[in-house]
Amino acid sequence: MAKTALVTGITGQDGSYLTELLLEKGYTVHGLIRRASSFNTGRIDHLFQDPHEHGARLFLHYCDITDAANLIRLLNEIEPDELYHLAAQSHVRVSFDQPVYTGETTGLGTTRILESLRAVGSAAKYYQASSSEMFGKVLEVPQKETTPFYPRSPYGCAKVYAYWMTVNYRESYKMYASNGILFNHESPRRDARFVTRKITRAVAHIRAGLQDKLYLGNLDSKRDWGYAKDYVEAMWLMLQQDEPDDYVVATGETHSVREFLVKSFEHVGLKWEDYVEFDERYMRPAEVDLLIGDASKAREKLGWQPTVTFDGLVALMVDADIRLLEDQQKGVLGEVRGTREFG
Ligand code: NAP
Ligand code: F7E
Repeated sequence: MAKTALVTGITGQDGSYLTELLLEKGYTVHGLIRRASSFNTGRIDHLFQDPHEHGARLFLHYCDITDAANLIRLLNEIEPDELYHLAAQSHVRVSFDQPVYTGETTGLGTTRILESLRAVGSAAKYYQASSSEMFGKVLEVPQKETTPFYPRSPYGCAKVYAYWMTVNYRESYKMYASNGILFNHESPRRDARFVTRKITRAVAHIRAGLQDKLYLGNLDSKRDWGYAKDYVEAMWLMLQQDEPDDYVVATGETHSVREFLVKSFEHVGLKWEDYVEFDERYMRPAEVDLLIGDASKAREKLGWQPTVTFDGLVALMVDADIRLLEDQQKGVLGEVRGTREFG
């Protein structure tokens, strides 16, 4: 029988790719969205365009993860087979400005969902969006499932709490609850306040003569960057196993922000030094200097592997931003955005 999935954070980068994957696999998908003062479903609007295909199996519900009563009511109504909990205040820099709110959503949001599942007696398999930010000031290189955590931000601390609550509910209540410890993953759908998309979007605008300068913070930090579409497949694979477990998902390569910058500008034949300036505002009170993951367990047990290289990711994102800008200049996007009324 076709399965039903519930996705929190469906309007985000990962939520949109995961929803596409689940719909392609024949799932009925329910997504939680929060009320915003303007449309926030831009990443999933296209899925409603064919109402007889994917659109007929996709349903959206208003629910903030700070609202436990709403969560319990929806779990009773939807009765999901699988629950992918992706909703979070996910920006590390912002978490220093909003540490309490980040704890409420990214940390306690997870407990609210786990406790709601327990309250309704749900047997849904649960996926927790854990993060390489938990490794922070790394105690081992490369980082794997057994590497101790040392978070360096309110976001990292909240994710460590959520990680352990997931393990605790698994052990205490025999719930099927798995942590995906995902390293940075990017795409053309990445919000432009994260460094990769900030760079590729700027490259497209500078190339078109619409922007003079790009202001950035620390260029020396190194990240293990993969492609988001590959990573949502790992999420799904984790919930298809007989037993719940925790998995690192990463490419096994690390590159500095500066390398991402150089490659992005080179891709369109420009020199980054002519455009990039330092801005103190983008520095963090504490930085994560180096992340590089060892995804051997995911490769062996899940049969998962990344398909996009670092160079491929840069090219894919810069090209997509160039196309997006050209479409915006032709006015094409205005017709798509905001066509789906909701509420
Ligand atoms: P994202 O693009 O920032 O999406 C976050 C989602 O959470 C959005 O749908 C957002 O809704 C929703 N959300 C935020 N606060 C909420 C609240 N209070 N109630 C309900 N929904 C709320 O993040 P992402 O990159 O897709 O990442 C997905 C998850 O994986 C997050 O938990 C993130 O922390 C984690 N993660 C990400 C990475 C990465 O590299 N991308 C790596 C490891 C872990 P709006 O659209 O309304 O803002
Ligand atoms: O920063 C440096 C910054 O914000 C990467 C989230 O998805 O991945 C993400 O967190 C690096 C940092 O991502 C700017 O200091 C320089 O060293 O793109 P980011 P992040 O902090 O690694 C993890 C795995 C998550 O779980 C998170 O949810 O880039 N950097 N200049 C800058 N970063 C930003 N945002 N903006 C700059 O101007």
